[in-house]
Amino acid sequence: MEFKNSIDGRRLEGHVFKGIGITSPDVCEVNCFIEADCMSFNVGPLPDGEHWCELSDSDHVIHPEDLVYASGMSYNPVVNVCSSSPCPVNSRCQTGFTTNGYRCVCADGFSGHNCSEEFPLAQVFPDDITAEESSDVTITCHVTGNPLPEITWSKTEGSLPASRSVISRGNLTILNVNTNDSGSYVCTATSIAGSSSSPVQIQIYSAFKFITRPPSFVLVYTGQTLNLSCSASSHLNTTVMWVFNANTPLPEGVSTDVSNNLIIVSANITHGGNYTCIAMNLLSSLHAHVNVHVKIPETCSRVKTNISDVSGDYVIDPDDEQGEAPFTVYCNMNDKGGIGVTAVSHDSEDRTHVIGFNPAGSYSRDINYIGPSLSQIKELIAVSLFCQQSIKYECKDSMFYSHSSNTQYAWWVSPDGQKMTYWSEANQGCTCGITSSCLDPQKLCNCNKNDPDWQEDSGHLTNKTHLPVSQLRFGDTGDPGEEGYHTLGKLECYGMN
Ligand SMILES: [Ca+2]
Ligand SMILES: [Ca+2]
Ligand SMILES: [Ca+2]
Repeated sequence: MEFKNSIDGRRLEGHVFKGIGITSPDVCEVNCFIEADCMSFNVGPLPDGEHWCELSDSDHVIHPEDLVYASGMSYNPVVNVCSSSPCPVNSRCQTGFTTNGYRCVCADGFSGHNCSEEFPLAQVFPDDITAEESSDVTITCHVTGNPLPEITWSKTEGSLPASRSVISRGNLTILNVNTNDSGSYVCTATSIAGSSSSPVQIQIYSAFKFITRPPSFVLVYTGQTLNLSCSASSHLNTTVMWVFNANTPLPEGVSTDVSNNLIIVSANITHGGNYTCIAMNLLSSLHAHVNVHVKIPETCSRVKTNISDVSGDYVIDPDDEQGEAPFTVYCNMNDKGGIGVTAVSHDSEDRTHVIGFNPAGSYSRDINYIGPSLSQIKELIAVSLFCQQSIKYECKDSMFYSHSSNTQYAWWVSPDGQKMTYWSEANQGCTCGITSSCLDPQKLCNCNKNDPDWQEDSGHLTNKTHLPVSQLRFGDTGDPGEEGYHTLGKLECYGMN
């Protein structure tokens, strides 16, 4: 460092960065020499014989206007090599130092001979990643610096999954992640100017999947209770909800419980449709669709197995949604071993007196079934495994058939109008004829003995193609002492084809 000649009676003001008391004026020059930024100094006496030394970081060449008169002071500029701006833009010039008489101090973040080297900076985005197993995760690393830094990736603990890691233009992609890929990853930017890194936390959660889910199709009968469960596994908070036909809220009578089960209590036709269980967590959602088909039970046997074991009136629809309309019948849940018997009543179940009709079939009684139409009854018979109707005729000198005159006095009529002349489940004759226990061994029915005492024939008609009985016909009750009583039971069907 060289000093120009001092200028007495002057002072450079406005650029003093340090002031010190000194014993001798020469010491100020030493202080300026020590301070890297010192470009000039002012020195002058203090009243006590000491001297005051002011160091400035500029000089009168740069700021001539700041050189002012100051009695007793002297101004001492350094030979200012920096005034010719020998340093690069990104730097500050300091006089002294080196054989050139100046040095360049690069601005923060820059380095190199020309201060053109920029310190590398790495910044990952985002710096906290949450993903689900089996997905692909990409982390972006932004870097700056001159020359452009090279980017490397590493894992803080363990190593990158080599076969599943792809690094492209500095971005790291990990394919098909699993929970072992969780951890801290570091992006490092390196150049001749240095290196810096930026960490990122990756948390991989196990795949979001249903633990329980409803089947895609459920058949439920009216009056039945349905409970469909739906739950999903996740380490994250999971929300489960149900929607009906893509809408919420759920129809009346349908609800969910605390365990997210969908509950339909006493299903009715309006509850039928598409339900969707939606499970959601922070990362994704799952959908499970179930078509709930609500159906009216075909028979009382169906009611018994699926809905209720309490006897009473129920609506049934033997041929399902098609064909005949549903109808109400009485279900007997105790008869026939509790199989669920569909009973169809009619207007002729009472014991009915027959008297005064002598010619064959001259007594005629139409059977009118209560509730269902004949077509509906036929559908019931078609889907039932068994159907029967009990029939009894109490006779006093009143025959079904006269062997002597070859006359059929009594019969019943099938739905298609056929004349039926049997009174047993064997499709022929009477029950006593089947068991060989008739009063007259030569005859197949007790009544055919034409006995003046009261006798009877009874049995169950079971041939489904002949049921239900549509008409009763009797005769031989016109002569003195001749009469009879008929009793016809309900049509009863049970079991399912
Ligand atoms: Ca129907
Ligand atoms: Ca008779
Ligand atoms: Ca007679």
